[in-house]
Amino acid sequence: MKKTVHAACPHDCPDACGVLITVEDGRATRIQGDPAHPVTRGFLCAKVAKYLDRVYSPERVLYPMKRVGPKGPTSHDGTNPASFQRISWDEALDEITERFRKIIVEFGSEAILPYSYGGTLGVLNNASMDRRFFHRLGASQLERSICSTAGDAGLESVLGAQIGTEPEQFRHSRYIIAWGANIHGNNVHLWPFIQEAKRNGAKLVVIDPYRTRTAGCADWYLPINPGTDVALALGMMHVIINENLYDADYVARYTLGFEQLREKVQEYAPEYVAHWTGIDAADIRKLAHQYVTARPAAIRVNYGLQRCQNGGMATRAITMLPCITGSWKEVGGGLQLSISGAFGLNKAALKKPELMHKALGREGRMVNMVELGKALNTLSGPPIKALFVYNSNPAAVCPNHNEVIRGLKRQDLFTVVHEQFFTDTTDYADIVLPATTFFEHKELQAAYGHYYLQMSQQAIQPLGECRSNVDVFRALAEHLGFEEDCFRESVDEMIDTALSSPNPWLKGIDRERLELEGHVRLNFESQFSVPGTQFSEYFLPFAKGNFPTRSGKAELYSEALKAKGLDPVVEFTPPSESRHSVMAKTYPLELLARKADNFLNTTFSNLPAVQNMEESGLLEMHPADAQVRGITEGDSVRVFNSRGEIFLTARVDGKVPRGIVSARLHWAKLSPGNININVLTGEQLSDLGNAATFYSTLVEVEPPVLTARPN
Ligand SMILES: Nc1nc2c(c(=O)[nH]1)N[C@H]1C(S)=C(S)[C@@H](COP(=O)(O)OP(=O)(O)OC[C@H]3O[C@@H](n4cnc5c(=O)[nH]c(N)nc54)[C@H](O)[C@@H]3O)O[C@H]1N2
Ligand SMILES: Nc1nc2c(c(=O)[nH]1)N[C@H]1C(S)=C(S)[C@@H](COP(=O)(O)OP(=O)(O)OC[C@H]3O[C@@H](n4cnc5c(=O)[nH]c(N)nc54)[C@H](O)[C@@H]3O)O[C@H]1N2
Ligand code: SF4
Ligand SMILES: [Mo]
Repeated sequence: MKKTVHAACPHDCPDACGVLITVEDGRATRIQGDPAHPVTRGFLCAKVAKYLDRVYSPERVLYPMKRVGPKGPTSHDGTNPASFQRISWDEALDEITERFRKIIVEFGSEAILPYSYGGTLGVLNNASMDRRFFHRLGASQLERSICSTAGDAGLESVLGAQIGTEPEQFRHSRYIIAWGANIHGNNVHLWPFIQEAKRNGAKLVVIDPYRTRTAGCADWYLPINPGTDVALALGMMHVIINENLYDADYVARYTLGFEQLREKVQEYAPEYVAHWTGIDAADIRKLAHQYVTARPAAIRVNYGLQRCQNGGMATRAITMLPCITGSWKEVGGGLQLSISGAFGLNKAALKKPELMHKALGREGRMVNMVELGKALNTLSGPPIKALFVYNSNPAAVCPNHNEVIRGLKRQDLFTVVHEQFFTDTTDYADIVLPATTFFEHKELQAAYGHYYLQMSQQAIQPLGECRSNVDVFRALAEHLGFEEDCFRESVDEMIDTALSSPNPWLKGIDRERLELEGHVRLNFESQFSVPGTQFSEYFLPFAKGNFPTRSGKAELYSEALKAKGLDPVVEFTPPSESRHSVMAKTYPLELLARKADNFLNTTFSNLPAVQNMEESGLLEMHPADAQVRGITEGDSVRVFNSRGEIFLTARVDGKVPRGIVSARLHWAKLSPGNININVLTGEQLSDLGNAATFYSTLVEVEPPVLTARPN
């Protein structure tokens, strides 16, 4: 009995690959990229290529568990049986509902906080039954801002939506800027299109403080000081506008506020910008000239640069570039950040926020997920008495790790974690529930890096007693006696609900078609492509304006920003933790608390096959910074600031410029002291979108003679 099942990778990655799973006698035996998917093109990233190891790992959580030992890390290998005892699903659901009922009576329903993020981006298992459940319960709401909300707000402030250049068009670009975008590591399916463009003579420019593999492949690599991209984009626009290199016709027809922008850029002469960015004035001019003349020019801006305190304004400023050069008119032009806004699924019907009004008579309290430490320790209003974690590993991914752990250790906090593995967060759970992987449930999959909707079929039966997120919250609703019909919807009914949307680009796409075809391109109307040409298949959302903003134009001037007390055009404010700030006197080094190229945030970091590809526990330094501190390659160094300290192994490898150090994210319990790089990152929020600012962090580093490393 052998079959091949079409699925879609649901991990938090722009590529959302089409996947083919071979199943023999009920067991998955092979995984491969779908050769028919126009962006996946038959290959998977190295980590998901090893997915059978993950699905069938002996360290999977397979049964509901109840805590019997003290809270805290007990094991470095991902298994944690000593602290837990197996229980039945009924016992687990009874315990959870009983504790929730008591908490609601004593503290009110907002004392319960859901905590979820990107474990799966599957449409249903990311946000549907869970939201219905917590809305109906009247729980606190979670502001999901740990990743992208600064950039999304910046992008939307100009364009009105998260839409942009599709990956397939990059093959026609003549000039590509990878701006804060680690393409080889985080978005590898864009790379073949860039290679194709390069073979046709395109130039690749990389703007990144860290010399990534992508930077190593660039025709021109521009290391930039972290948190200064706003200034660079304004400097480029200074040149483009003052030298009349902009597209006057496009600007006049389709943009709003150009004269205010012209005025604003006068403050940002290349010489001034050079001081902040560390990029020569001559290079800033050259970049601006090349960007307008080597056409079509596409910008792949990714989320890296918006993890700075001014990340919203940075994304806003960069997004203005194709709007003033008219590059949106050209196949292979424009810009891509997230393009998820085109899917327009019926999310309101999936999440049912009206249930919250029914429960509370108002909106539930909002808690920012970046501030989990604060929320658990010092929140005013009803205290958080129960935390329900799914799709996330906050004990590793949250900033200000020490404060998060202090909160998670609270004896009076009832914590439920629905997980596939015994992560850093399950170490603090009272109840652990076993979660299916995407092999084990059916899903609808959208994307944030291409325009194909996919059906992800269930390939195998759930392992052990694993349940999907949808099934868990359906069961909890039933246990609490929630009577609304929406809690009884089946997976297929919910997929139909998601697709029942007025979005014209979903026309003709239904469940049956997705089941038959696996992936379906969004149905863009011909007015957006270039009919009758070789490019007729492409989507040019803004070739003729059509910006879904209030004004219908690209907003270089924004009344909405003005109403928030922000600069309505755009403004550069250096981050409060950067080389120019007061704090730099004590902590002079800018830390890039980066992602690992071979893990996905902390997912995969416990799998031996993937660990072999990634060296963990390193602090990358510039030789000059190492030398003045008496540090040499391989030393165990203490990296610290006012929030915490961590011991890492110095790697003096030229990947970072002087003044910057870099380290990577993984499970905390894989390191001595059970900590990771987030002991050093802070809870301060970005300028737009209330987002995390992982890349605006100052630290100091001490050589080994001054300190002893703990065991
Ligand atoms: N292999 C792998 N793939 C992933 C992930 C992963 O962890 N591993 N994570 C997934 C997730 S959740 C996301 S959000 C995406 C994110 O993918 P990206 O948006 O590519 O995000 P980052 O890796 O955070 O940052 C990209 C680059 O920005 C650089 N950078 C940092 N600060 C600045 C700055 O101030 N200016 C500029 N110009 N560049 C800066 C970093 O050095 C980094 O090389 O990737 C997804 N894909
Ligand atoms: N220092 C530093 N910190 C960062 C970042 C950084 O670059 N540097 N990146 C930030 C970013 S961009 C992001 S997006 C966040 C990511 O934060 P998270 O979304 O919390 O990321 P992961 O560490 O991948 O944890 C996801 C967990 O969900 C589980 N999971 C997977 N599928 C399912 C499922 O179907 N059901 C359930 N119940 N669980 C499932 C996985 O096993 C995994 O443990 O981290 C942020 N933290
Ligand atoms: S993590 Fe990204 S690149 Fe890897 S298989 Fe999934 S979608 Fe594709
Ligand atoms: Mo992210």
